[in-house]
Amino acid sequence: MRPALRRLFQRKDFPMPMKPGAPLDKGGAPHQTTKDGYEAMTTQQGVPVRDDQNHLKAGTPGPMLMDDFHFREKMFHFDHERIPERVVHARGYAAHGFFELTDSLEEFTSAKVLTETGKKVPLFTRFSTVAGNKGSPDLARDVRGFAVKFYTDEGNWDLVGNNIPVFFIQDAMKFPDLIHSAKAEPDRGFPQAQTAHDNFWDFISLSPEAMHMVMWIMSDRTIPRSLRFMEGFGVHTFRLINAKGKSSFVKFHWKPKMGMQSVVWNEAVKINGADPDFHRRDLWNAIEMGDFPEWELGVQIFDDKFADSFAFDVRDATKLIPEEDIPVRIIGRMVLDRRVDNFFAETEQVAFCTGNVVPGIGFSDDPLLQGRNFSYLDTQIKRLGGPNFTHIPINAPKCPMRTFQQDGHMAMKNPVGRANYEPNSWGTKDGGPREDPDNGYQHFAEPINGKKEALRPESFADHYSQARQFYISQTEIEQAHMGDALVFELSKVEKAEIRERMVAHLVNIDKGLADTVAEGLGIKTPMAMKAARPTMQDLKASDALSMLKNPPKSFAGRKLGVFLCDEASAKSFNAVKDAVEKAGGTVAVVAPTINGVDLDDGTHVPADEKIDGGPSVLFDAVALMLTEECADDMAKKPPAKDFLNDAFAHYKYIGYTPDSMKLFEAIGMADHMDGGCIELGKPASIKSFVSELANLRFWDRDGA
Ligand code: HDD
Repeated sequence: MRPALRRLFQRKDFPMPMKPGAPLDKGGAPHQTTKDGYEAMTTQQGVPVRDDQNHLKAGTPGPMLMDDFHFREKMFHFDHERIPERVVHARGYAAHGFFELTDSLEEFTSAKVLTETGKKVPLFTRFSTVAGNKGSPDLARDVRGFAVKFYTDEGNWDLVGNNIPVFFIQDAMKFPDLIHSAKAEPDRGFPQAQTAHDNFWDFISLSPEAMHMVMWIMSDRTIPRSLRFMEGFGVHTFRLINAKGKSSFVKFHWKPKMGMQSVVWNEAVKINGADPDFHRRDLWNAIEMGDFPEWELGVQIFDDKFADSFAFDVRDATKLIPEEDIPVRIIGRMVLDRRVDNFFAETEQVAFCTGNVVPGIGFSDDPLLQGRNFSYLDTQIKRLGGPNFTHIPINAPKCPMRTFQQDGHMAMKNPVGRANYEPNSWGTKDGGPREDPDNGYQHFAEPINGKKEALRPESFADHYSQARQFYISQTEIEQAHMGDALVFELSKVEKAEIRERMVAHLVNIDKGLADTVAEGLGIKTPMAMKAARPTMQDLKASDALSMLKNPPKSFAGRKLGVFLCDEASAKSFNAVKDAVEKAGGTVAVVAPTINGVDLDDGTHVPADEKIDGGPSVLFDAVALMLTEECADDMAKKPPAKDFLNDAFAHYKYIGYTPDSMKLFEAIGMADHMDGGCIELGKPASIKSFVSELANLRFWDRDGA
C-alpha cells in the first residue's frame, strides 16, 4: 500500500472508539499500553493486535490471506452473536435493585428472604411484552411480564409474574396453542406484536376460560404509561411453609410507589412511531437521574379453610381473590437502582424459572404453574445453548453453589477434587458436598388421593363471574375504553363468525358492553354463548381493580413537555420548571430546532427535542410558551399543530402563555378551550397549573 493510503486506514488516524482506560479482560498479566495511553487491544487469546482495520493481504490490493487469525476470530465471533429470542416475552428491559423486607412472615414461612427484616437482598427485574419479537414497539397492546430474580442467601427465588393477576388458560397443555394464536399468523408472518387478528380471537372465542383475562387485556392496563407505573402479580397461588412444616397459601402483589397510569389507545399508536423504545428509555432515564423506581411487595395469605370456602378454586389461574376478601399485606419494598452495564449479558441472558424457589416457599397444585415448572427450565437450554446457563453471572446464585453436576457446553464451575459422585468415602476434605437433611429444601408433604385422569376440575368451570366483576369495577371512562378496544380488535378480524362468537361471550359478562361492541361492529347483539356453568355469581364490584379509582394524585416521575421559542419569557419558563421539579416531575424542552432557544433574558436553553421529533404523546402534559411571532410561524407547521391537537385529544393538561393563542386558532380550538387548558400568566396561575398536573389527565374533556 502507498504510504499515504496506509496512513489513512491506520487506527491512529481515526477517532478512537474506546475511552482511554476502558476496561478489557482483567485476568492474567497486565496488558501493554499503546503509545498514546490506551490499553492495547488483544485477540481472545490475549495476543496484542497490530491492525484492526485491514485484513492481511498478499500484495496491494492482493488476495486476503488465511494467516490472519485476528480477522478469522473477529468474523467468527460476529457471525455467532445472535441467540434465539425468547419464544414469548422476547422484548424486555431490566434493571438491578434490591428487596428489603419490612414485615416478617416468620409465622408462615421459614424463607429468610421473607423473615429477615431490614436486610437488602439483591435482585434483577425484567419487564417484557409477550407477543412481539425483540424489535417490536414498546407500546403494543399486550400483557407486560414482571419477572423478579431474588438472589437470596438460600439460593435464587424467581417470581415470574405479569402486570395482570390472572391468566388466559387454566392448564399448561393449552399454552402452545394460546401463544401460536396470539403471535403472527404462520402463513403470512404478520401481524406483529398484536392480538388484533383472526387467529387470536378465534382461539379466545373458543376458550371461555379466557374471558376474565380478556377483560383485563382490553383495559388500559395493557398500554401502561411506564413500566414504573404498573402493578405486578405472581398470579398463581403459591405455598408458604413455616419452620414447623405448616403450610399456608399466598398470592404475591407488586404495588408501584408512584401509582398506576396508562396511556390512551390513540396515544399508544403514535408513541410506537415516535419512540418505539418509549418504555425502556423511560426506565433507563429514571435510574440514570437517580429517580429510582420502587414497588411495595404485598401478600394475600390464607389457609385451607378460606380456600375451601372461596367461591372459586384458588388453584385456578384465571381467578383472583378480591382484596376486599383478603387484604393485601405490605411486607417490603423493591427498589431498582442500577441499570444494566450490558444489555445482552444481563437482560438477554437472564433466565427465569418458576421452579426456582427457596426453602419455605412452595407450589400449589395449579396445573398452569406445574406446567410452567417444566417449560422454563427446558426453554433455557435452547436459548442459552446448554445446561450451564446457571454459570452465567446474571443467573448464578450469589450464595455458594456446590453440586456434582459437571461438564456440558461452557462449563465454568466444574466440581474440583477427586469425588464427583456420592455416596463416597473421601471424607469432608476431598469428598465434595453432601445433602443436608436439616436445612435442605423440603417439599410440602401434601396428601394426594385421586385417579390418574386428563380432566379439568369442575371447580374451574365458572368463566364469566369474575370477568363481569372486573368490568363492573371500572369507572365509566375505563369501561368506555374497554368497549373501544374490543371494537378495534374485533374490527381487524376478517371472519364475521369469530366477531359474533366473541360478542356472544360478552353477553354473559355485561349486556351493555355486548350491545356497545355489537353496535361498533355494525351487527345485532347475538344470543348469549351457552356457559359451562349457567349460574352466574353476582359478585360485588372491587374498587381495587380499577386504575382510575386509585389515582396517584401526584406528578412525581412524570414529564411536562414545554414548547419554547426564542424570546419566550425566561421568568415564566423558570417558574414552570421550578414548580414541576418541586413536584417531583421533569421538564423536557421542545423547540423549533434542536439547538434550543435564547430566552428574553438572553439565557440559552438547549432543546431535548426538535418539534418534529418530540410530539406531545411523549409527555404527560404540555405547556406552550411561544412568542406571538413564533406562534404565528408554528401555526403553519403540521408537527406543531399536531403537538397541540394530540395533547387535547389525549385529555392532557395544556398550559399556555397568551401569546401562544395563534396555535390554538390554527387548529380551530380557540373556541373549545376547557378547564384542562390553563393560561400561564401570573405566578399564581403557574402554580395552579402545576398543581392540576397531579390529576394527570383532564377526563372531563368532551368525548372522554
Ligand atoms: Fe411464561 C417467559 C410470565 C404462563 C412458558 N413468562 C415468561 C416471562 C414472563 C412470563 C414474565 C419472561 C421472563 C423473562 O423476562 O425472561 N408466563 C408468565 C405468567 C404466566 C405464564 C405470569 C401465567 C401465570 N409461561 C406460561 C405457561 C408456560 C410458559 C403456562 C408454559 C407451560 N414463559 C414460558 C417460556 C418462557 C416464558 C416459554 C419464554 C422465555 C422463558 O420462558 O424464559 O418458558
